[in-house]
Amino acid sequence: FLPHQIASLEQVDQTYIMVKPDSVQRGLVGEIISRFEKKGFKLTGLKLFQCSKELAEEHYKDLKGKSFFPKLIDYITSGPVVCMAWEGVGIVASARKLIGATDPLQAEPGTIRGDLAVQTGRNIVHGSDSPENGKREIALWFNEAELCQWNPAQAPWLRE
Ligand code: IDP
Ligand code: MG
Repeated sequence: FLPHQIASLEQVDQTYIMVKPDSVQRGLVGEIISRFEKKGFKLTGLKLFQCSKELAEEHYKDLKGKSFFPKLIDYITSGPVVCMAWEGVGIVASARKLIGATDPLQAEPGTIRGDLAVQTGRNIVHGSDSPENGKREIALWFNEAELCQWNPAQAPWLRE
């Protein structure tokens, strides 16, 4: 085996990352994209998008019974979001660590929420919580034609 062939045998997962409307309004889009880009993950889909109430409700369907659900849907549909599909080995758990705890006051410094947000209801970014949900959410927010399969030139410098 050549080193790049060994790496290719590892499980590559996908995660759906979304810059929420508050971070678009606050001018944090570049900052948030940059955290994932600098880490070394591969971007496979990216768009600015105004989502419908129906799509927001489908995305957050597991939270339907919660008291904050109506406010959550208002928040997510209050302005454009930036939808992103990212790919990498171990990406789902790693992206959740980069994002930090749901409550930004509990999120560690160095994380996106820990550095840039103060309240759960304005916690600026979404990340899928499992590889299954990563696939589900990417399929929900993107058409097949909006996703790019490509080989970043830096790949051999990121993984041996
Ligand atoms: P996560 O985004 O860290 O995965 P979840 O528990 O999946 O957190 O909740 C989804 C989103 O719902 C949160 O990111 C936040 O925007 C919102 N949310 C969760 N809990 C509360 C709450 O107690 N009050 C207001 N909004 C909440
Ligand atoms: Mg969640």
